[in-house]
Amino acid sequence: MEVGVVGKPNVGKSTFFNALTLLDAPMAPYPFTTVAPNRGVAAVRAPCPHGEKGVACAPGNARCVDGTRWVPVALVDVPGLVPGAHEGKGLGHKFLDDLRAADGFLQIVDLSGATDAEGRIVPAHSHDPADEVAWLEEELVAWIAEILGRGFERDARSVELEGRKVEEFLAQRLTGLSIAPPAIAAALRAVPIDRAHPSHWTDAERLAFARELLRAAKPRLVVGNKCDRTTPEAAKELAGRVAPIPCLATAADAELTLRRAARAGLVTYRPGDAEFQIPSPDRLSPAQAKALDGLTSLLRHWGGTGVQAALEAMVFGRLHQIVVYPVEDESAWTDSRGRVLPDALLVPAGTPARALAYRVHTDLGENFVRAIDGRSHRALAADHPLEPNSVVRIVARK
Ligand SMILES: Nc1nc2c(ncn2[C@@H]2O[C@H](COP(=O)(O)OP(=O)(O)OP(=O)(O)O)[C@@H](O)[C@H]2O)c(=O)[nH]1
Ligand SMILES: [Mg+2]
Repeated sequence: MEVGVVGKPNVGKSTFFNALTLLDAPMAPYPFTTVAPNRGVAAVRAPCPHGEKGVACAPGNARCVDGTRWVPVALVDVPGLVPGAHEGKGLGHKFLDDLRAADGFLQIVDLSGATDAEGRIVPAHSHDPADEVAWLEEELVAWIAEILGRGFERDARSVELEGRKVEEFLAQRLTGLSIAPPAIAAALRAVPIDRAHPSHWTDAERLAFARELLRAAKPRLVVGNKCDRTTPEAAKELAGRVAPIPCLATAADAELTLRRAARAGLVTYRPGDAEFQIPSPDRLSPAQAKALDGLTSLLRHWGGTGVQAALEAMVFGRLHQIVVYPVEDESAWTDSRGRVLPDALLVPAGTPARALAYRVHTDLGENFVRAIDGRSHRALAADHPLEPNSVVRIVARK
């Protein structure tokens, strides 16, 4: 699973990305600072079940801090997109193609309204961030329609001649975009279109279908960044204007400062919290002390920087992921080497037990016999949908 960080230039995408990954992607107050995608690993929080057992866990992939697991999520930050990107404007095509594998998009906008559509600095509040939400959607739709449309008529005719199903034909064309069959089926249901004769589809029909595909396959969340330069009322107003797409306010710059200060031991800060502590104030320079003072009031005013919350709203709220813990011993919750709860995995809500087995190892999936719930010790059939926070043993034929 991968989350894409998208939006027009100079809104703070790379700052947001750096805050979540603690990487060092270049950031600067002008457009097109990013010219190639940055990829990294962020993390979302989940309560660790180790407390229920009264033993410490031994995390392999997702560290545990004070009973909270930090479960990895891939993040990609791409160059800024401008209107006309699907025709190659700005860094258009390249940017879009780097997003093929993304399962959802966090669209960063400038909540302070101080950058125009190309990301140039303009007076604060002179640009409406709802505009870029509207045109970005058009760019994404046009991009999907373009991929869908390459050689469409010719291929559609052969599908009709061979009597193949339209779903299959579309799935094949869309594999590179990581769009799954259920989303294709949902988009087909949403547009009145001649399923039996895809070769008759007009450009407008393909565009309408691409729009529904975007809606069904690539959930979006609007992130009103630079909230430190505006008011909660502005955030509320934007949320009203971009609905039904959810919208959250963030201060990516503040989050990055806090995470870096925490790494350097200057503050005690847990991402997502609305406060932080300064263990040794005498270690701070006057400038650092002043900057941290400003952050205290920002966090109080906004209830946190919103950055961790935005990622989690995407992963849990929009992409409907849950965290599950595969183990080899359903009583001790250990793997073969005796490590307690070694792995925490993100899977889509409703994932059947056998799909988890495949996720752990193809052999486990192929030789699946049953799963065993680590709490109730009941056997779970292959199609049993896993609950959030499940601890599960997979039993497979040797
Ligand atoms: N005030 C304020 N400025 C921010 C915030 N986040 C980022 N910035 C500033 O916005 C400017 C642009 O940040 P970048 O992260 O480079 O933006 P970008 O969207 O990646 O830009 P491109 O790569 O050019 O598309 C930098 O000067 C950042 O310091 C924020 O929360 N508040
Ligand atoms: Mg950037």
